[in-house]
Amino acid sequence: MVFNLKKNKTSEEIQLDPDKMPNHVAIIMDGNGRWAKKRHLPRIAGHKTGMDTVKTVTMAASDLGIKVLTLYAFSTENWKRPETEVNYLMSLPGTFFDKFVPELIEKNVKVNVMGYIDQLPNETKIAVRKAIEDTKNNTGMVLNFALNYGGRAEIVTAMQEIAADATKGKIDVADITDKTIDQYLMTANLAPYNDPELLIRTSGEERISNFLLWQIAYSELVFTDTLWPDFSEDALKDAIFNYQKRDRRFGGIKE
Ligand code: V07
Repeated sequence: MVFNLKKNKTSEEIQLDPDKMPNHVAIIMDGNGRWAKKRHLPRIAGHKTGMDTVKTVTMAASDLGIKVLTLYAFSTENWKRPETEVNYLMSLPGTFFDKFVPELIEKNVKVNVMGYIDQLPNETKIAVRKAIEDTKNNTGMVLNFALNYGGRAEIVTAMQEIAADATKGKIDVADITDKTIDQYLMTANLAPYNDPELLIRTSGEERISNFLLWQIAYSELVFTDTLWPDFSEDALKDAIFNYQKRDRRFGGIKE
């Protein structure tokens, strides 16, 4: 086997195995600020272009037959950023709705949002609810935004709810298993695709940063230096190719 060592492979060079596609792909969309800085643009220009990438990658993932695409849009820690940046980020679900939801409906994509939605500004909440409502009858890929989401907070909330239900006698402590915990996490409604087989982080950082914690127990992690606004259909295919190579290697041991 000759490996292609060129940094950017083209579509034609990436031969994906349709029988080994990941069902659930999760992405930490990092590098928007750095992309803008390189161009002497304000950080929000990076977020704006980053949103166009969300659309490109959503369409590509849907075409590849992926069942769930989870995107980390805003973390519970992102409130610490400058107010103007936070305000701009909070306007993006509304822009996204106006610009992209008609095309998502055409593509049969269903929007889901996980996170502490109640804490968002009113206009953001309205845009999020509209995106969910207008795509609720779609039966294709689920585009799952993590918005005001944190992995540890999610686990804390789930534990509180499990303890409350145990106190009420709704569940027996002795019956709590990993399946119980799956059912109380924010990914419960993605079943049977709760857990991503593949987690991608762009922009060269190699950390999880409080994204999905429980759900990535067995995920393949792919880190790429590409900044999120530069991420593309080919970059997604390359990450999946990388995933499939690893999967094959482990399969080979059993053969
Ligand atoms: C955000 C664009 C992508 C790059 C990373 C950060 C900035 C899409 C949404 C969104 C969220 C919920 C929803 C519809 C769209 C979004 C935020 C930031 C806060 F129902 N992109 N995007 N939300 N970015």
